[in-house]
Amino acid sequence: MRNEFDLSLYLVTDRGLSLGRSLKEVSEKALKGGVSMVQIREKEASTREFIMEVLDIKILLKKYNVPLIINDRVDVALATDADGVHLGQNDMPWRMARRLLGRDKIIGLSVESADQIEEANAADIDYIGISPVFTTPTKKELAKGLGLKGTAHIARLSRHPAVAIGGIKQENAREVLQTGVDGISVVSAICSAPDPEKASRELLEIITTKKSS
Ligand code: TZP
Ligand code: MG
Repeated sequence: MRNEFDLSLYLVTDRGLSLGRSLKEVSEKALKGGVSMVQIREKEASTREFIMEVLDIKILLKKYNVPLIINDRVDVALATDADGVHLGQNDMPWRMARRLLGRDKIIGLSVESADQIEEANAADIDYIGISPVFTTPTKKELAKGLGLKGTAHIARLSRHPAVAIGGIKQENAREVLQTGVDGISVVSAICSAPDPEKASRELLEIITTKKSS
């Protein structure tokens, strides 16, 4: 059985943006605040460091029954028996990742423009990440933001559940959710918050209010 997952409030970690706190500390606070999914994204760490960190956080996520997703590194996901991977357009092709990971793991794929949706729809993946909604200093190499209209367009065309990422904060979460995505994904709104638990709770509150309206 493929893992169940809930894209509602999806935390992507960033050590450099965590105000000197450990990923574990930030993740634990975010879990208390209600995040439904966590992706570990490491661009600087050594493979050994990355794996050790994942194993440490894995125990925590198990306790909260929240899926653990690894950014980009299929080898790290396999080594740690994580719940899945998130792939960018320049990462390992999804087909190879599926072959290596098997049917039971979650695979997410970033979609950065409407012309990538056809391929994503044909792919054996579990969700797409619409990226970036807004231009964000967190990931500088990205193209200009898709905006709310561009996000809604891709969400409408997608046959997979979709999570939106890029520049999402408490102030704009509501309008992003109105684009029809299944959830929002954030880095700095939680990692750089003085109180990550409170920030997560505030975002979750916006999501639950939207769902019941
Ligand atoms: N992928 C697309 S935008 C982004 C990633 C990892 C960074 C989002 O960061 P923030 O701080 O939530 O804008
Ligand atoms: Mg990537």
